[in-house]
Amino acid sequence: MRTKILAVLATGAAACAATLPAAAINSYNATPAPERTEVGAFMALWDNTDDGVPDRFDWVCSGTMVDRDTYLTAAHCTDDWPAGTRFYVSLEQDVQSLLDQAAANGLTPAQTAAAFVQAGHAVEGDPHQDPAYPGNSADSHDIGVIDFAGRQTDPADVWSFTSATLPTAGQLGQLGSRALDAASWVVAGYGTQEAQRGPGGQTHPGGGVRMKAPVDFDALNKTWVRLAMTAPQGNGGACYGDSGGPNFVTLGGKLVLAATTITGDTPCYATNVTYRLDTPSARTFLAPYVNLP
Ligand SMILES: [Ca+2]
Ligand SMILES: [Ca+2]
Ligand SMILES: [Ca+2]
Repeated sequence: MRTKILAVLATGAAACAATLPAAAINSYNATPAPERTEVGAFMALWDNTDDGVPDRFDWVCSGTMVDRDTYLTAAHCTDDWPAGTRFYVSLEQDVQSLLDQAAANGLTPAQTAAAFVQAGHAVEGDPHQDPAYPGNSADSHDIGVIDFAGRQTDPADVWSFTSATLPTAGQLGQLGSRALDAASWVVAGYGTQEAQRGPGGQTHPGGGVRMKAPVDFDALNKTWVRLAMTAPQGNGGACYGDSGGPNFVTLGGKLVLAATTITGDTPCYATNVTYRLDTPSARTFLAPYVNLP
């Protein structure tokens, strides 16, 4: 099991992104999600070489706007960055093409980040993570936000979107497994495709484009929802870079942001393990940032 952040295999993914058509989520049963305007790419500008000069500006995770100035993601996306890293959200549909254009124009990573902000392709914010992260296997506390409350510009100044609806306290548990299994589920994000075997080993091409795929309810645990992403059953799935992104369930005809993508099987073929948002842990963390239902 590995968390679905992109940085863990950033070099291979970047090399692939230059040569293969961009696509995100897994390749099977997935479709673009331009209508999911509240779902955005988690971007970072960081220094790999400890010389104070940033070496990368890229999308690394996914997340969802839960009000005009708060973007919900995973704690492991905000954790353990080099000193001086800067954090951004982009609600653009195709972030990778914008990055490719900047690279073709010869911009440095820092210039690219500045150009993204200036052109309204990204907004800089402030990361926060649950102080109890990484917790334990029953409750990882793997929840975080990029918040814009202290910034001049927030995403609602730049893009038009309707914030996601969070669940009420204990809502998934009250519904129970039978109702959750009967409901339809969809995962969204900007992550890579499932593993492909090549001469150099496994790669995960694609990513940087907002995509969605159906997933199927498997099990409800204390803080996890386990979702099946098996292709023969018509499911798609999440992979690296989809961490922090939304898993929606349709309840009463309305999309509810039930859980965020955290981890799964290493090649991204079987299971999406997602962090519940109706639990006391998640709600305690989120309460200072967003009015909870
Ligand atoms: Ca550097
Ligand atoms: Ca099922
Ligand atoms: Ca807020």
